Amino acid sequence: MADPSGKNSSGGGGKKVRVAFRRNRGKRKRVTDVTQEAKQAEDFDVESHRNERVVAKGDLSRHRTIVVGADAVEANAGQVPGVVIAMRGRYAEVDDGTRIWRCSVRRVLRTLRIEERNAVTVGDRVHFLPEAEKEGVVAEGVIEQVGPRTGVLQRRSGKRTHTIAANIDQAIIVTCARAPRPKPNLIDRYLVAAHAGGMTPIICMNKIDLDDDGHGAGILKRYATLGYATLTTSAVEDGGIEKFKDLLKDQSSVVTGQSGVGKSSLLNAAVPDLKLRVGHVSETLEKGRHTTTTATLMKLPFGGYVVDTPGIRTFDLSIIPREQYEAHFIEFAPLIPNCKYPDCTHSHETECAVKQAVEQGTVLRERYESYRQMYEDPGRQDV
Ligand SMILES: Nc1nc2c(ncn2[C@@H]2O[C@H](COP(=O)(O)OP(=O)(O)OP(=O)(O)O)[C@@H](O)[C@H]2O)c(=O)[nH]1
Ligand SMILES: [Mg+2]
Ligand SMILES: [Zn+2]
Repeated sequence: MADPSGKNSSGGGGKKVRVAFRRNRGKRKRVTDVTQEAKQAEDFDVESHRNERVVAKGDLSRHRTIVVGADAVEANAGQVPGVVIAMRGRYAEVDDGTRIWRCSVRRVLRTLRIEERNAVTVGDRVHFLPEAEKEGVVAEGVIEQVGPRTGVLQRRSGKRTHTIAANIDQAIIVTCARAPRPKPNLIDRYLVAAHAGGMTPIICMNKIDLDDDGHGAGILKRYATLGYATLTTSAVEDGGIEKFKDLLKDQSSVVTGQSGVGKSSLLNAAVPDLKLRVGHVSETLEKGRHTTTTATLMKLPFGGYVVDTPGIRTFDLSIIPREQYEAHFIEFAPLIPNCKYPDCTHSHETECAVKQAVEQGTVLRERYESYRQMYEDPGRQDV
């Protein structure tokens, strides 16, 4: 049987490959020139964005063996392949292409992924064994195997890792101009999580129709200047929806961000047939009410998949070693080799190239403060 973790399996025609993992520390280089990226980002088109993705770290050095290929999981007799589209309590909803099956997860898989909140998650490719109908048995199938994962959105939840979605190409980080006000610290946390999870981040400023003072546009510009793909949208006034659709097309995406920013509204604007439930925002409290309660994977009529997620107020990064955060701040990365101490944390040290850049105004102080905040307190609740 294939190893469900996918690390050592050779079953099912999956190919064993050596893949390069980025080193935590060391010499770093940028993929492209910052100013060139900034120009592209301000007026980015989807094609060039896909060809030239922003990479957080340059050096590739560590290796480990994983299994690639859609059929890396060996299908044993009677097992049916499918994709997990939602988790409902202990059960996974699995789409086999013809219908949705409510499946439980074989205990051995739960034991293997004991450090995870759930052994399987939305986006996982699985093989399940249909169960004969029995009185008192709720599950229609039992998940026997889970395929290897690519891009993941993960955070800490209690003592465990919460994998919100797996096998995702890009994270669309949605924020909005007003109600609720954008929180750049939270955007920075999402960015670190996206880079660490192997996804391409895209930052979307929604409710641009409410941006009368330009505050939202100003924050978005910071990120465009750094080289990130950005876009402005209005789900209620049909602004930027075509571009949003172009971004989603043929990709697997997760839409993430605070509650009430309009994630589900944007998806409804892009695909009216989805008919996702959207909430009300109390203007006075400027807080969303967690209208979406479960992450759900949906197939897009124009190609690709998207996962809508419940809003999260905080993003606990403490599953990522904090020495790695610096590498996910893309404007710090090229400076780090110039810090005097190889293990510089860019806080109390002298002759720190990052701090010097902040003083000179070439690194934004807000971004530096954000880095310091997450380094000091990765699990901070009130970001
Ligand atoms: N003015 C304006 N309101 C919007 C826009 N997009 C969404 N809204 C409103 O914002 C509120 C929240 O939208 P949702 O789509 O439920 O937000 P969400 O991000 O999915 O929230 P959760 O599911 O709780 O995480 C709703 O009342 C929407 O009508 C927009 O572009 N402009
Ligand atoms: Mg929602
Ligand atoms: Zn330094």
